[in-house]
Amino acid sequence: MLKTLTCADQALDIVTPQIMGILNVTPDSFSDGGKFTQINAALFQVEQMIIDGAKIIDIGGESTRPGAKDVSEKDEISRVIPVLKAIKQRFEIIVSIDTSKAGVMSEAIANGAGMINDVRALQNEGCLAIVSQCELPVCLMHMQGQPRTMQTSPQYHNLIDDIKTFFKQRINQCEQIGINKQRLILDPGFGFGKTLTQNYQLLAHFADFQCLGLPLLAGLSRKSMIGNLLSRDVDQRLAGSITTAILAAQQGAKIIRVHDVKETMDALKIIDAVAVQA
Ligand code: 7PJ
Repeated sequence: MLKTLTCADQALDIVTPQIMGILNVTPDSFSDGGKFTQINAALFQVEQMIIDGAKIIDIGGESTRPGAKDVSEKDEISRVIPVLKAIKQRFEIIVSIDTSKAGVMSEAIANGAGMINDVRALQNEGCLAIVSQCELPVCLMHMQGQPRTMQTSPQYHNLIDDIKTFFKQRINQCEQIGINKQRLILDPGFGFGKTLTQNYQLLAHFADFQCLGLPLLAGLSRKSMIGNLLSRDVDQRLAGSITTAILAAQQGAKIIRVHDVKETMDALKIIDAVAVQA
């Protein structure tokens, strides 16, 4: 199994699980006047996540929450790229771009991104081609349907097998266009076209995806599968989020995508201290 990912100018050690800190660049953040203040707020949050132990900062300019509206490529670029540039100017950190648009990927690659994170697994027009022209690691996530409607009535023949089949097809597509398998990261996509039961089934069987031989990423932080099970609003999901992060890490997740970096890091350190004694 791969021990390091080469993320542009930086190496990411994936022998033990690493934390990807989420930086949301919200829709109205960059409307002219507020630009400077908003970038500073983002930088402040990034600095704290780095201090707390994040090894990757994931920037997203498109909301993929259930029911979210589409964002144009132009708008997404103007939200995400100034923040990426500002982060790369000030910090030595791997920046991942959470996008499904070829134009955003291309701008991000040109401006120092260290990883591409695509919830649509490079299925949108032009994405495979853009990624084949760089050397960055790419996270391929599984989603059934599209964000606007994906939670309506997700259906699987066999949840785990169907997702594995999807991954195999996407890996093949990538390899055919010249994207080396060694660059790929897989994520079963918690909350993306899965019922509450299916999301817990996925977490119970997360380790099954290890058979594909690629690093796994898990994104569970503050998601509805936690809120709906516990009847907790989004700001009350910390304990649930840490528990799911631990369960994913113990089943081989190498990258854990979270909002609460400090608290998740504490949990991972405890797991690691136990693991070295086992
Ligand atoms: C995920 C993501 C995830 C990956 C989002 C949210 C929704 N990328 N982007 N995996 N989720 N790879 O954070 O609630 O689970 S946006």
